[in-house]
Amino acid sequence: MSVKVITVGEDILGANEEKARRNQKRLEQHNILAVNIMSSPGAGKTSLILNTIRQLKPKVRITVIEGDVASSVDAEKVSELGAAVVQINTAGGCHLDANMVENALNNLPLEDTDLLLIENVGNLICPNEFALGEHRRVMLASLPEGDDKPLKYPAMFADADVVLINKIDLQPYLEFNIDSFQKTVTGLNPNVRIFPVSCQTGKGLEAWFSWLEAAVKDRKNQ
Ligand SMILES: Nc1nc2c(ncn2[C@@H]2O[C@H](COP(=O)(O)OP(=O)(O)OP(=O)(O)O)[C@@H](O)[C@H]2O)c(=O)[nH]1
Ligand SMILES: [Mg+2]
Repeated sequence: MSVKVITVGEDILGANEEKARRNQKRLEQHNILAVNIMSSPGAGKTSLILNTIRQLKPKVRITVIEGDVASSVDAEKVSELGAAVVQINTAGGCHLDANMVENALNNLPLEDTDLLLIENVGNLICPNEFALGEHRRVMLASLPEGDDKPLKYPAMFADADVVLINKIDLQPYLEFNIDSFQKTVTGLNPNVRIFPVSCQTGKGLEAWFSWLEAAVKDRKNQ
């Protein structure tokens, strides 16, 4: 008798891709650009989102999905700035998936949104394997993590549209070689844009804001 083998990983990823395509279509019906922001815990995803809301708020209507294993700490910070936000708690899950994002979209004002920023769960192993319906992927690295992370977790950097190197204000205290980091990342991903920034001092963030605004405009013109 033949034995039926179900490869669980492929099955889950296939179903997720399908749902992600549906999320993306829905976002496009509202002319929304969705950006999936990924990094290790504490690299500065929420700090980047808060800076982005403060800077672009007058021009771009920003809505946020916050992904964390537990708590609503990040969503509360976003909400204080007046942006619509939904917090997803994954209850142990180490990444967001398209199903979770679909639920969040049901609870967000899509008619009043130009840009959806999705903060993924802090993790360098698997978030990039799960499409959410996003149009752009942003990977955030930070100086205290060390410049070898693209060598150790290449998949997270290989399909990012933008890599931000955050916490450059800490350069005097840390041995982080920005040139060799950039070389490794472009070796993995030749077309990636790389922006060294500090979410604390604001240095370098102009380049990020410009890139993001241009991407929002592109979406509107499609
Ligand atoms: N020195 C310095 N600290 C920063 C910078 N950006 C963020 N931080 C600090 O780093 C810590 C973590 O920042 P968050 O923005 O919460 O990081 P996160 O990636 O959202 O963290 P999780 O949601 O827990 O994964 C906070 O204490 C921030 O104030 C920076 O550019 N320079
Ligand atoms: Mg956060």
